[in-house]
Amino acid sequence: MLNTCPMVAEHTDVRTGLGLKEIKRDFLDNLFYLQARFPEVANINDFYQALSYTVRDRLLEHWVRSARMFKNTAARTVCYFSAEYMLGPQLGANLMSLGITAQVRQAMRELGVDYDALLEYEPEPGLGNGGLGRLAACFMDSLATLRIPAIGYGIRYEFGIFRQEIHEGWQVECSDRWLANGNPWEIRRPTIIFDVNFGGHTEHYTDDDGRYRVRWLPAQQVRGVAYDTPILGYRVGSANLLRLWVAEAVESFDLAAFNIGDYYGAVADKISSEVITKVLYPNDEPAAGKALRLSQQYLMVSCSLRDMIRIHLQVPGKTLHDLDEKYAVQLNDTHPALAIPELMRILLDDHLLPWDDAWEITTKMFSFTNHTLLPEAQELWPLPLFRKMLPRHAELVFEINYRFLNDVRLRYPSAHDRVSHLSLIDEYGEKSLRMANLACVGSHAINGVSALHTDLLKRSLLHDFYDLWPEKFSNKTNGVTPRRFLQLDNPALSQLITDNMGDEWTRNLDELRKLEPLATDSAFQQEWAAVKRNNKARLADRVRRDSGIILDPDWLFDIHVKRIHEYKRQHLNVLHIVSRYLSLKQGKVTDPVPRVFLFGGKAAPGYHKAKLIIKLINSVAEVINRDPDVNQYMHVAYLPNFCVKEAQFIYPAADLSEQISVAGKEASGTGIMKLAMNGALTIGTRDGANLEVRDEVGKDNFFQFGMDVDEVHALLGKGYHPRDMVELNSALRSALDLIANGHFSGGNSGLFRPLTDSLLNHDSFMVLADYASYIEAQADVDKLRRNSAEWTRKSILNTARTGKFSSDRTIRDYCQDIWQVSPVEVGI
Ligand code: 26Q
Repeated sequence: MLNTCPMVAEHTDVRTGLGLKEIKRDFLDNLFYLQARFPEVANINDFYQALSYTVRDRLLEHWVRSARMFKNTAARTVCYFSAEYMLGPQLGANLMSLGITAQVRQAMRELGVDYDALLEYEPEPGLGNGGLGRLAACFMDSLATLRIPAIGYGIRYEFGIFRQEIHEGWQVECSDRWLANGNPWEIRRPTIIFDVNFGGHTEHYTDDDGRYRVRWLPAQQVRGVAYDTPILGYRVGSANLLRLWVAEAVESFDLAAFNIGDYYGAVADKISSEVITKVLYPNDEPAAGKALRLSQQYLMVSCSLRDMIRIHLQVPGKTLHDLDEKYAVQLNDTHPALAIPELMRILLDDHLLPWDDAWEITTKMFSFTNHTLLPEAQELWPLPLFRKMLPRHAELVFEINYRFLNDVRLRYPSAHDRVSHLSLIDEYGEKSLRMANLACVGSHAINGVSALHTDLLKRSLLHDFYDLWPEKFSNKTNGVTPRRFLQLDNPALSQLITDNMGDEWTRNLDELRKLEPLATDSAFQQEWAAVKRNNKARLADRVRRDSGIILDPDWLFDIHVKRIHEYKRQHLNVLHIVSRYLSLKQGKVTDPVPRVFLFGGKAAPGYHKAKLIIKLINSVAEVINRDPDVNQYMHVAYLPNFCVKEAQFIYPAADLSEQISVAGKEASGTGIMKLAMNGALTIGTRDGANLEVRDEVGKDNFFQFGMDVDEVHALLGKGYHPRDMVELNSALRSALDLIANGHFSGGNSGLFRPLTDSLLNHDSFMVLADYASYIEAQADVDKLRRNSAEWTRKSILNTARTGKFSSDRTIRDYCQDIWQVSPVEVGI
């Protein structure tokens, strides 16, 4: 009906038209009406905002149409619950999905606006720590592209992951003010609000109809307000919704307090409410004692579930009994697992469903993904804290546990140990709630994120649950979106691929296999190598601009980018670098292959050893880069503030991808996939998804080294003595001695001792045990590099064989095996 109104139709043209004229007109309109600027005085932020709104105008149409479609369809909707989303910059990605990058570039050129400068200017929403948050963003991209109705629910942190600066080799954390200049991609929904209870106590009573009831009398209420961001599918004319919650005060001023003159007391409540979604927690902090983190989680799940119920009940004839038919909820790790008792509370207390009905709906709706085996990373909430903040949920968790353990005892009448392992409550020391156990009990499906990880979950962390419910377990190997990580980040390689085989690969990554015959074509090899060289030059320019280090794009680019963690073993890489340095210094190498060692990644602010590893890398870099005996053959550089935006210059420039975690610790790893797609060869252990990448690309096209999981366990079983490794290997001893004795720290032999001592005395991540094998694999890298045609052939094959690692495949697997959902046609 709206379209028949002539005024609206005319208006719509400027705001939705894809021609140059309409884009330019809308851009100038937005500059004027939204920024109140004319071009002569506009600054880069004005231009960025105006352009983003111009793009948003064009995507809203898709978004609103999809929303209407999803509302009217009976199709099941996926709700992805995640405390983290690492979306990355939106402008370029949205233009690519709409297919209007060329027009927009041209329009900007004609208006004299530097489009690339706007891309560079755009801040990114870094609402995550690393892999888990980025996976959620890749999944949102694939869900939209596959036309699966989906809502991503999460938290809109005012401060995302900190910005990393490097000062004198040390990491310095700066606050991430990503919202400071406004966020054109989100829409605040002041009417989509939920008041969330905290604290207080419960009362059990019998109501007028003689029913047993529980009411929760909270001590505090906080309001969750929805902020929506559209997630466009790639060239499908539809979009999904990312709905993030912000905490606000229920009343901005506590009037009672105000009236008795306590003005500051009144404002304090506003502040204590709003603090809840202020900042993303780093992933090193033990959950225990972090009341704020618990309130973040509860705010998110309570608002999200109540929002889903609100949407569901809008459809005439729908009741809560069909809730699980309408929605499949995926819990991204245990962070949103409070959703299980919260849904029970809503169904039992607010809607008076019987326990068994409520429990059936709950378990049919939820499924759970585990992302880590590390014992220290399992979420545990101390019961006193939990009970104080969520008294009703504490009762429900006990009831769930009571019923669950009764079933367990019936099945295993005399297995006391088993019962205590399965219990939702950890009774050792301070009693605490085991979130992973809660997630397993409340879900009908449980998955790991790589074949090896799922296998290890079954064998160790969740063994007792696997024994109980083998049918609940499955593997869903992670994937990454090729739209961002190949097409957007590496336009030159994408163009080369498309020129040779068309662009079907952008929708179906398995099509890349068609590159295989070209791998031995020497003309194609040359073009491939030229693209790689240009990408390396592009990265080298940024490094020179940021740190003054000059890199030669003809050298091998060896890249190690990911969060800094001992299990990921950046220090193993350093030991190789130091050994190489020593060999060169001692004149032992006759024909060195020149190499650039690049590192990037953030260390959790409280993780001192990880921060010391950053300092070590920078200290080694300083000595090597200025030593004329070696600096014609090797350089080392730290790329500060590794994030989705920086990554776009890094992945396409990699020759070699370092994936060297100790076997059994990296659940999956997704960086390996992004790098291999961009034609990097991997040097990697038999850990996480590395094994699957090796199997896909072929073991001849992959540098594998180190112990496998069984060897790691065997060595631990017989007693691992890291000093034995040093006894056996003089190169290793020399490298460690050089670091320990202050060669890289201006003679300060104390600086790196915490690292070298921990390697020599414990070496919990078996760095020294894998050293010799790593050095051998690195020698193989050098050997292959001397044959550049062979290297390029393998590089092409790596890209060609990464089809499996598209997150489209992962999402299809979830749809089929767990969510039971199928695509809904919206139509362009
Ligand atoms: C927990 C409690 C309190 C505060 C923070 C946290 C917290 C936050 C984030 C714990 C863990 C995380 C993130 C974990 C993560 O990113 N895991 C990675 O997930 C990837 C996607 O599945 C895998 O590829 C990686 O192997 C895994 O390390």
